[in-house]
Amino acid sequence: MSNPINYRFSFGPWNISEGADPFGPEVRAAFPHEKKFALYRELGFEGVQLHDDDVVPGLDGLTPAQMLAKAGEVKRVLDGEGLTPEFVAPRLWFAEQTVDGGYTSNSAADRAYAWERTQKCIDIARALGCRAIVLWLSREGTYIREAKDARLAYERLQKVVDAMLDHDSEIEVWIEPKPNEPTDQAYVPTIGHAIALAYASKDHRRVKGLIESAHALLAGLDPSDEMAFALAHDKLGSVHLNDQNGLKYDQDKNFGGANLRVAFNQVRVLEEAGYGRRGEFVGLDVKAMRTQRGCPVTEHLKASRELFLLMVEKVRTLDRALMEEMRGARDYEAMEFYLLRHLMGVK
Ligand code: XUL
Ligand code: MN
Repeated sequence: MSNPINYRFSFGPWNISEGADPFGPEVRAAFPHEKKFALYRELGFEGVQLHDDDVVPGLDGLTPAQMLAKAGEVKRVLDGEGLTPEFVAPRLWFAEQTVDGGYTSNSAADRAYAWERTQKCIDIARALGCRAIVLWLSREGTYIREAKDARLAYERLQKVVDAMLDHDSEIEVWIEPKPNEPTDQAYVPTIGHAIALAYASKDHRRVKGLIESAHALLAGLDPSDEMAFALAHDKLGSVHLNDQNGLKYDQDKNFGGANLRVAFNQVRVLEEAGYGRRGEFVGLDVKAMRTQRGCPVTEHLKASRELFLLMVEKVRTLDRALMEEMRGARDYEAMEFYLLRHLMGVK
């Protein structure tokens, strides 16, 4: 057997948050990004996931030189902390120009803004020495089907992916599917949609997916199968592990917090495919409960990372011979009860 994978973990600074939700304001004091970066290593994380404006706040109002100078400063901070920037994502859901989406907006001016912002995001990533751009296509969808021409929207998304590949010949584009929220229906709801965009692009080797557990669950799909699909195409750029208690708002609960067996299967699929051997990060996208006191609140990150490692142990101690025997005998009743006992630590 080859050496066990030594998993590397990542999260984004937005995962240490002030606790605002659509019904109420912040409940914890703001904690500056630089101070967050100083916490990563002691929490067991070495990768940082970033939005473009996590790196360069207020970038819409800056000149390219000012933008790159700020990115250079952040690179020095990350280097100093021994951290790797895993990806940069354009935040295309906050500006006035993205109220109805960016790339798929009906307004040519809004689409031009989205493309300019995307180029800036790629340039920031390059200045950080990072090659992955995540596209969470937040508002690329509709509230009512008739609002946009969906076929044209797909063509526009395809063109943007190609234009990104052209803008920088080294970057990779990782599409993070999500079926809804903030829109009613998003144009790229599943990893299948993302991978279709990849294969239809001008260089499919540079277009992959990032799978978030909660997003797959919101689509009514099993995250481990979504991951397996991407892995079968060698197109799993990264993951956002978390959990989701049924079909409601995007909860970003702690990994395993709602369903341990679903968490186990994600870890099993990743481990069995050798995910991480080429340096891929185990990313978490978890939100602390609004009720949690203190600042900074990091328990949810520690717990999710630790749960992942506990599940790795569960995967590694699975009785493979017994599993094969039960598969051969098609005795899935026995298999299910064995798995439940294994998860509960009962012999
Ligand atoms: C939104 C979401 C984002 C992306 C990064 O649901 O998951 O945090 O992961 O933009
Ligand atoms: Mn996410």
